[in-house]
Amino acid sequence: MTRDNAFVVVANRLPVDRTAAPSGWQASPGGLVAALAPVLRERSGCWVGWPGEPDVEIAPFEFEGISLRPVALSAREFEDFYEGFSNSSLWPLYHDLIVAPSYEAAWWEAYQEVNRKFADAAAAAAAPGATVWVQDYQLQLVPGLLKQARPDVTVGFFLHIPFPSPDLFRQLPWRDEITRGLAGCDLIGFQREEDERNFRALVGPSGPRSGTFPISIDPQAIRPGGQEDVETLRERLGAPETVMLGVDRMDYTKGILQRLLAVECLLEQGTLGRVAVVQLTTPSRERIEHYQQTRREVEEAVGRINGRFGEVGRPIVHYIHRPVPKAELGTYYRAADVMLVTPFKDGMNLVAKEFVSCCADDAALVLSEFAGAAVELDRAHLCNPFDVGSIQEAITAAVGDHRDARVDDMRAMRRAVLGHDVFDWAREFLGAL
Ligand code: GDG
Repeated sequence: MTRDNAFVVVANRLPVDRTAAPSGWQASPGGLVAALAPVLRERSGCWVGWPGEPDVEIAPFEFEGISLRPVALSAREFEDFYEGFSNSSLWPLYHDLIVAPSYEAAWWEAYQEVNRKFADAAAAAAAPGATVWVQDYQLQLVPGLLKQARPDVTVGFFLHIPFPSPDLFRQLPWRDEITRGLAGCDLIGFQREEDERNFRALVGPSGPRSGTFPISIDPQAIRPGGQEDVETLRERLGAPETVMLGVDRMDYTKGILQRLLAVECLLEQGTLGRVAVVQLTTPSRERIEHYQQTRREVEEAVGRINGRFGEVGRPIVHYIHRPVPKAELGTYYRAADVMLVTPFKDGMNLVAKEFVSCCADDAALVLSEFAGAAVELDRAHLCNPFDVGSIQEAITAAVGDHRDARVDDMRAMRRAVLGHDVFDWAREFLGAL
């Protein structure tokens, strides 16, 4: 294999999905791809990742000017590495134990093997002295393995999710191996200063260089819906006084149930007026039991709220459990009066930033203080998602605030988001690297 790439991105997934289209692939939507595609083209780079299908060997190929290098995984590897260690051990641990992590030696074995495959692919692809940028918690051993094989390359790593306090991190049976893996980085980037502090408290001054680089959105990729579409949507919802919106992956970190419980309490008190709640939920990690349970609880609450407070032909909660096309999201964002973003813990939360970039000037954002986005969006109605009363207060304030106050806050937050987009994020990280 030729080593001709001066810049290599390594991520769990390639930025494409299989389709029926003649080329066989379509770009998967996402800010990371948008931000890195120009850099990849300019620096003749390549992207190393899993193509999304188990048990198939796919040769390297070009897609829209970017060279893609698929890493093959068996169904078993995918289960143990991705559903097991990545999403049943690391994900809950790094999100401060919202559910209990499971630690299984077989998953750890698979995590090591798969990280080795990604590191080998990156080592084979990188030109002498290349820059390699490794993404996220699924690949924390890659920097160390890569540095061993290729001391000549510069290795960056960005963690998209929170980094837990050392007290929690020390639970992990393989904590030393993970720390050693990350020690192969020349620079490790975090979403919030708190994440970086947690990491520094763990590794001390001699660990790898680190920095805080809050991720952002590609404003071109998500545009506000047009007036006509917005009006049609509000009509379909029964022309309520207030439209509230939630947009999330179906994940227990996102606090979907808690926001529904807060709405239910307010409906009981009769203080909300005529309200419609739209909850768009993308299916996620559906074979993991905690995710199945989260879905059951959310769906039970939706049914109960509609049963108690809806009318025939006029539910309160309009609930979708399937992906919504990106082009339609801008219409929902634009039509909403109040956006509900209530995660227990979230690295950043791009939905909050997308909403702020698209919404009406007099719309309001209810935002968890535990989302990374709360650092920049501090003029939102901040709430503590562990306290349903706090979510209720934030919703009440968001609905009741004077219009002028809302407009000032929203414009200030929009300036903050548009003034620091995902291109700035990539430039700043790569500049520091
Ligand atoms: C991880 C971290 C961090 C959602 N539903 C649909 C849809 N989406 C899109 C949103 C948004 C993205 O998915 C979700 O991004 P988030 O940032 O909100 O959350 P995670 O998926 O958990 O992402 C997070 C992020 O990485 C980046 O570093 O911010 O903290 O957990 O862009 O618009 N897109 C479409 N249909 C949907 O139904 N097309």
